[in-house]
Amino acid sequence: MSVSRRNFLGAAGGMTLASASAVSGRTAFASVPEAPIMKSAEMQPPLIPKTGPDYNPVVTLNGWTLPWRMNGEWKEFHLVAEPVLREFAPGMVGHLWGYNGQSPGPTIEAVEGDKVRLFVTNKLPEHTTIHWHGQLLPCGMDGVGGLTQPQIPVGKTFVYEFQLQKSGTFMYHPHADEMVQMAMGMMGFFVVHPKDPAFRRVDRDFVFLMAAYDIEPGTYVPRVAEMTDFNMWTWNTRVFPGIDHIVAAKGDKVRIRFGNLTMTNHPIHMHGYDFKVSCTDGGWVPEQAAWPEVTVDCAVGQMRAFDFVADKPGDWAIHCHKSHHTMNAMGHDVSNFIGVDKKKVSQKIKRLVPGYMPMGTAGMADMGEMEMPLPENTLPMMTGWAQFGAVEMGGMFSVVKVREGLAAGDYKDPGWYKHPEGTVAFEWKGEARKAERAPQPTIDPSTTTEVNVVKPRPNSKHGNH
Ligand SMILES: [Cu+2]
Repeated sequence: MSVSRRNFLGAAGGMTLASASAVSGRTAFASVPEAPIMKSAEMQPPLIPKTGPDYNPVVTLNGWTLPWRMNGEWKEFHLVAEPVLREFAPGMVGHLWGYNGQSPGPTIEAVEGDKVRLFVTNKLPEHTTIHWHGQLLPCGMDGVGGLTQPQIPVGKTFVYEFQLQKSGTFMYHPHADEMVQMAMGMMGFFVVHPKDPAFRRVDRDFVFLMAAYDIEPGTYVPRVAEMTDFNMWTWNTRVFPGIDHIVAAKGDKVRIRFGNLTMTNHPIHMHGYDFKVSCTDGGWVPEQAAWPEVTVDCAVGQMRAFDFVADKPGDWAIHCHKSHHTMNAMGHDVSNFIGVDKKKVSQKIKRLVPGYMPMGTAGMADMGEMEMPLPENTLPMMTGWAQFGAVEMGGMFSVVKVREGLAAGDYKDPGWYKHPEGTVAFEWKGEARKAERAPQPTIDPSTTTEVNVVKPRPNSKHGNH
């Protein structure tokens, strides 16, 4: 695992945690564990436990799991809240806030019954806290600034201690200046594995958090005073084609878990399979109570995990079903010019907006392939290529790649699916059938409606929900 070690212990040099003793006498005189840092947005190999009950570790798309240390009967983790640089996809980085070098922060994995001690160091320019979403814990460990604890001041380290009451799917995020801190990328996954290694066990277990940002084309820092008008729809702060593929061997039991920390819901749709929701942030769904789905909606502040047996090889799309969430920035302010003579309109607009490019009169598909000039640090609205051409997607889109004969624990991209002969949609080369068609609208240039073009007022963006 390519985790570079932050020289934190060196800097702290045998420091005793006087401030922590105010939270819990048990940690007085204990040293602070290392806070590993991750510089890469590449998916890191799962962290296989060396002690304690056996479990199948999760894989965090474009992410990693936080290493821990045992201290007596306590499992100790160290999160550092800090400004980070996160690549959304090759060609675009965001100046965000996160934990231990990345946004989202590292995934925390532990086992039902574990006593966990989580050190949180605040290297942000303002105070923060961490709330452990979904965990059953003493009220004073719940991380709501002002309500259950004092805020963690800039430069200070706080300690959270609790015993994990149940296995399941959880997350962590600040409960301090929330609108700003979450809009800046502060969040992480928290998986608690069952004590019984056989309970609801799967062969591959993938996790991601949904986060939305408003990063104007040509800029690097999200606008945070924002309630609805986000333009980057991400899984683990990545957009297609930058999101890792979900790779499974034929026959594997697969689980995909996600949580929603955006300000709107996301209907997550997977092709090629039906599946059942096995777990929410409230706990496991009894097997007899689950019904089949192909799309599962994940509301704001919810988490869902679904399971399926990967018995059908292929490259299967998985994406949010809100179509503007599978687009990157600039997708939202495009007008519909289907069936309109755009030449005249374009000329008018270009006088006001140099370099303006309207959506095509036949649709928008040409924008997937188009090499259009973009501001710096800006991704095309839709992009990405596969074996048959441009995929015309962005945002919340990835591919579930099911292949025969992959070794257990092999998450490498196996390339594009080799379709068996005669199983791909094909062009009809025979005689065209002459049938009566519905009356077709035609564009007569002499009667095209004149469109009035006015300069927009500053900041008069229309919402995109
Ligand atoms: Cu969505």
